[in-house]
Amino acid sequence: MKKFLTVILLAVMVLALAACAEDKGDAGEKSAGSSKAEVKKIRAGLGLNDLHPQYKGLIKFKEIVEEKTDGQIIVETYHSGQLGDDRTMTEALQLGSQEVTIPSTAPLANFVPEFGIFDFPFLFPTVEVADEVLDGEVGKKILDKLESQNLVGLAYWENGYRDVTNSKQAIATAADFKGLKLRTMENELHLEAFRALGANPTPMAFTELFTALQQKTVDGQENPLATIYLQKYYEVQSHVSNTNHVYSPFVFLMSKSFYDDLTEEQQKIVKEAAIEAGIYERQLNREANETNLADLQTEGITYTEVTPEAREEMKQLVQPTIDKFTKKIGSEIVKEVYDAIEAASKK
Ligand code: KDG
Repeated sequence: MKKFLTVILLAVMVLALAACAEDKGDAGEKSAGSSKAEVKKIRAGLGLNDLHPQYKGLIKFKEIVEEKTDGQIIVETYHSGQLGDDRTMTEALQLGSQEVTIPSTAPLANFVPEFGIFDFPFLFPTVEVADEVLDGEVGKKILDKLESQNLVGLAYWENGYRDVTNSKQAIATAADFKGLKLRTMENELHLEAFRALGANPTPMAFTELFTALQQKTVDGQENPLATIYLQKYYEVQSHVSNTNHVYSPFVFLMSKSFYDDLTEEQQKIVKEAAIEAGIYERQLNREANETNLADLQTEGITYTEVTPEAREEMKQLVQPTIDKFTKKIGSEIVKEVYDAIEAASKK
C-alpha cells in the first residue's frame, strides 16, 4: 500500500512538473510572440483640415498600412494643426516624439535647402512633368538628403499650383501686388519673390493664417484652390487670381528613429503605402482643382484672370530671385532639376 501511495505521489509530481514546464513554455512563447507582435503606433499630423485631399490620402495610407501589417502598425491621424504647424511637426519627427507629417517643400527647405529648388516660381510647366521629376532620380536624390536631418522622405504628394487671394483688390498684373500685405510660407525664397513683385510679404505658419486674414493682420495669402476653398478662405477674402506662380509639392516624412526600428518588411510596407496613397491624393487634388474655382465663385469670391503676358512679366520680375537662390542652393543640383524638367517635358 505504501509502495502504491509512493507511486501515485510520484506520478502526481511528474504530472505537476510537466504541466509547469508546459506553462513556462507557453509563457516563454507568449513573451517572444508579444515582442514580435508588439504594436507600433504612427501619429500622423497635418496642417490642412480633414476635407482636404491630403487628409483623405493619409486615411488611405492608414488603411493600407494597418491591413498589410495585420494591425501590427496602427496609424492615428490628426489634421488642422492639432499636433502643430509644419515646422514644429517636422522637429517632433526629428526628436522622435511624432512619426509622420506631410509638409510643403517650402518650410522643409529650412531643414534641407535643396527642397527650395521645387519652390522656384514658374518651375514646373505641368503636373505631369512635376510627377516625373519628383518621382524620378533627382527627386529621390533630394529626398535622401533628409536622412542627415534624422528624417526619412517616403514620397512626394501634391499641394499644387498656388494662387493669390486677398481682401483688397483684383490682381491681374504684377503692378497690382504693390503694397499688398501677403502671408507667405516660412521660406526665404517665397519672401524675396513676393518682394520682387512689389508685395509686402510676411512669413507665417499655416495654422495662424485664417485668423490673420480674418483680423486683417494680412490682406492676402497664396495657396492652391483646393486649400482656398476647403479651408473656407472665401469667408475672409474677396479676390482670387490664377497666378499659378509656383507648383508646391508635399513631402511624406517619417521620423528616422521610428523607421529604423521597423522590420525590413514593415519599412517596405510603409514606403509602398506612402507612394500608393500619394497617387490617390494627387488624383483627388487634381479633381478638386477642376471644380474649386467655380465653387469659390459660388461662394461670392471675384475671379480675375492673369493673362499669359502678365504672367510673363511676373516671371521676369522674379528671375533675379531665382538666380540668387540657384547660387545659394547649388548650381549643380539646380541644373539637374532643370535637365530633368526638360527631359520630362519632351515625353
Ligand atoms: O498640411 C500641410 C500644411 O501644413 C501646409 O503645408 C499648407 O501650403 C500650405 C501652407 O500654405 O502653409
